[in-house]
Amino acid sequence: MSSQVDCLFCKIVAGEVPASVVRESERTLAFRDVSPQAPTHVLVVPKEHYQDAPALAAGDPLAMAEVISAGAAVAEQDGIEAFRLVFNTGAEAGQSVFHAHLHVLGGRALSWPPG
Ligand code: DGP
Repeated sequence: MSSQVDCLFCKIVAGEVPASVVRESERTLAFRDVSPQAPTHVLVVPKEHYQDAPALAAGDPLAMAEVISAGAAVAEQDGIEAFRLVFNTGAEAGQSVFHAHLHVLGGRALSWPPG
């Protein structure tokens, strides 16, 4: 499995950094965001390292599909019917961890457009 030495989410996948894991599959891991912005705020990551969502979609479309399915499953697990799935892509768009991750946000009213 490809992973990067200095990648925080690779370390979470490897169990080297603790996280509150809510779901796991062969290709994905879902864990609660350390700084939640909503009652449900879960990050779903591919276990393999890709720097962002487009790289994941190009490199492993099946894993991308699993990440999105896992996001919906997390919302169902948390009992929320309306939720937002977000891939921040690039620093200017708010990406701070350069290992592809899907934010699953819900459990409160979410405004649009985002800031
Ligand atoms: P983004 O800004 O889109 O790259 O999202 C990165 C998210 O990662 C951000 O919402 C905070 C979260 N995060 C940062 N460090 C940790 C950590 O050590 N553990 C967990 N569970 N989440 C983290």
